[in-house]
Amino acid sequence: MRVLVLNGPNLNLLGSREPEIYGFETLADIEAGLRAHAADLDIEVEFIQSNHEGTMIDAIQSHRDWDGIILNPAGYTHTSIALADAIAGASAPVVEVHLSNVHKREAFRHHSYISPVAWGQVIGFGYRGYHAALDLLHSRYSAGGTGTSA
Ligand code: CA2
Repeated sequence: MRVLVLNGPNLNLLGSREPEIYGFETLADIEAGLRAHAADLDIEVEFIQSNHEGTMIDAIQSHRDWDGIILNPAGYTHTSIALADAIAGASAPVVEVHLSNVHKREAFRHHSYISPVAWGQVIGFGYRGYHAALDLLHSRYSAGGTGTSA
């Protein structure tokens, strides 16, 4: 089983500011924890972080037939039709992850262009959301590639 973990703009700065919103973990900390979890489940993981929409679209396209994508689109969540189109063209189930509970925050963070094309969302549980997403993709894969919804 192969899973891409794709993080969007500014998430390379995690741990440096606003820990009350995003937690104290750096992206490298999150990656290390998730790699250990993935190894336990015998999952191959690849991590990509980009501050560029086109690079993220290229990453989704080149992993479109993988067994899952864990995606934190960061600010592009609320703006990017192009990212949503790339996901719609992928067979990989996408779990949209947000560290913070976007629904408790500014109104502009309440809408996601990604959620209609994602398999599901994990929102507001900090770095643990990535682990939950990995478990959910693993269950889906073990069940033969289907989840509770299409
Ligand atoms: O809660 C999340 O995971 C978000 O995707 C994070 C995005 C935000 O635009 C979304 O609405 C929700 C922002 C990521 C920026 O992260 C930083 C962390 C530390 C310092 C600077 C930026």
